Amino acid sequence: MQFIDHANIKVRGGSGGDGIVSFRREKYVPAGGPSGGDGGNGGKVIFQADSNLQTLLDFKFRQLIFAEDGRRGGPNKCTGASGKDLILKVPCGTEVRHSTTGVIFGDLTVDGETLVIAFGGKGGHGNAHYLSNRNRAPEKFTEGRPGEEWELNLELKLLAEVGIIGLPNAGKSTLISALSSAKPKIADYPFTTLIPNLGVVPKPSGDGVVFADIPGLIAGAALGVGLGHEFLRHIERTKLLIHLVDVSSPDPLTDIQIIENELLAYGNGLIERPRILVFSKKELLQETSQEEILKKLQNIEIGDPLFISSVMNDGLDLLLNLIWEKLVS
Ligand SMILES: Nc1nc2c(ncn2[C@@H]2O[C@H](COP(=O)(O)OP(=O)(O)OP(=O)(O)O)[C@@H](O)[C@H]2O)c(=O)[nH]1
Ligand SMILES: [Mg+2]
Repeated sequence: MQFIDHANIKVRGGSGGDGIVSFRREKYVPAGGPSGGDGGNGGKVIFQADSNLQTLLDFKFRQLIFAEDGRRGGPNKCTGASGKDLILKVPCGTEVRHSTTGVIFGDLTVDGETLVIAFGGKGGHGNAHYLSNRNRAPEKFTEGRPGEEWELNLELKLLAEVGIIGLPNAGKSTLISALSSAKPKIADYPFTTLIPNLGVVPKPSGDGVVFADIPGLIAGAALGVGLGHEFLRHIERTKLLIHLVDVSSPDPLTDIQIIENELLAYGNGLIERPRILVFSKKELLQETSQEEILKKLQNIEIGDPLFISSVMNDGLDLLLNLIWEKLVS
């Protein structure tokens, strides 16, 4: 599946059908009255969130989207059929913005939630509408109105409560696969993960909490280096971040700083997001070396770090308990 998390599209409600001019013709009625019916209304364009979808891929190939037009009115005061509404399914977490002003029209987060984005035009009036005492045979009619038209920017921001961030190779995907039933690709080279992975981690209460593992960040990601900071949008909605650092790295402190700098550069409040500093691959390091790292860390304010090993299943329960604690507080 190709993962597409933004798209630019143009939508238009259907045009209203025209009213028509017609006169009743009946046997033995010398001058039948006006009988032109009204046009039908144009269909609406409606977004609907669907939890079965995970990508905006469909909109890459479908950028001009029109709802059905209303039909013309008919004789005998028949109103034309209304255009059908067009329902566009989008993944949960899709934000809909006006392209030019950036105004948010809606944010579809709950499965089944709908947003009417473009109303159809009203149908025109047929001449029957203009019958009056003064004018018994009006020839007037009006045309249907055009539907609303909008250029839109769709942006998918995944709905995860916990985000896992870190340098490439830190062990993010290994961690999400140890905690949930997600099966992301894991390998000992950087940039293994190219699109975010979601995993549902069961809480002691039985509910599931969605975790997101995003591609690795590197220095300058905010400026577009590596895979860029593109994917940070998918942790914008998280309540808590797990900042994972490879404990066997030659310089874990610099590693931490690189990620902190990228969070700051990205903006959108990510730098203020509560986070837990977690050292991965614990079994690769002796305890004395762990203590040394802790000593060096005293100078940076980042809270008490944890040491874990996803491979050895060491420290994961402790980490989860801390996560559940932080999520309620
Ligand atoms: N020894 C040890 N190796 C680990 C542990 N966790 C992950 N690894 C290894 O570290 C390498 C990178 O793991 P990934 O989970 O792919 O790392 P990532 O952070 O998702 O990397 P990117 O997707 O490239 O950003 C793999 O070879 C893993 O087997 C661990 O607890 N102990
Ligand atoms: Mg990965």
